[in-house]
Amino acid sequence: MALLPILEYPDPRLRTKALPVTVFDAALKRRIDDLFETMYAAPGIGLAATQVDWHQRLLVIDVSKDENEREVFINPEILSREGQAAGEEGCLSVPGIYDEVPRAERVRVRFQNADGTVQERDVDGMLAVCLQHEMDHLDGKLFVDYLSELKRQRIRKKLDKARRERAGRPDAASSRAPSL
Ligand code: GNR
Ligand code: NI
Repeated sequence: MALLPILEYPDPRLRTKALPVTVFDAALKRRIDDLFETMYAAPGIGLAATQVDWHQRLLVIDVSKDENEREVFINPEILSREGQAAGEEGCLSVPGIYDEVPRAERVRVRFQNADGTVQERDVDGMLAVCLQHEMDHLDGKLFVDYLSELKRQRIRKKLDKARRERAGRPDAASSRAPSL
């Protein structure tokens, strides 16, 4: 298993439109395990392959309290939407930022599982919100795209500042006495 680096806004690779998964083999199952490991470590309740610079239509979700309800959606398509649910969303690719996004309350989704079997499910609640958020990633869309340009500008500045501070304040490993 491997922990994968998560791309951060405004990285242009987050705008890539992912291609359908066509091969359902052991390598795919290993990638799914890596996505779960990366998501749990973050920690997050969902992760799209796009976020780890893998541009295939695959996402993982676990909205349970005990991290024991793994959900894998491959080549997902929303067949129908019902109701409205606007809740605060966050994103591992936009760290520390939370805002309201309009979503459908319930969706019917057709997808493939890790073996390639086609399934259909009705989902609601947090699972439905998270699924819509992750499916946006596969099309290169981020939750900040639903906000105003002014808010996005503020978010870019805040993330830039956070990154500069991280770079200017080295961690213990990189500030150790040089060996010369
Ligand atoms: O961990 C996450 N939490 C979350 C909360 C509200 C709505 C969506 C999400 S998904 C997010 C992880 C993530 O960035 N997935 O792409
Ligand atoms: Ni996200």
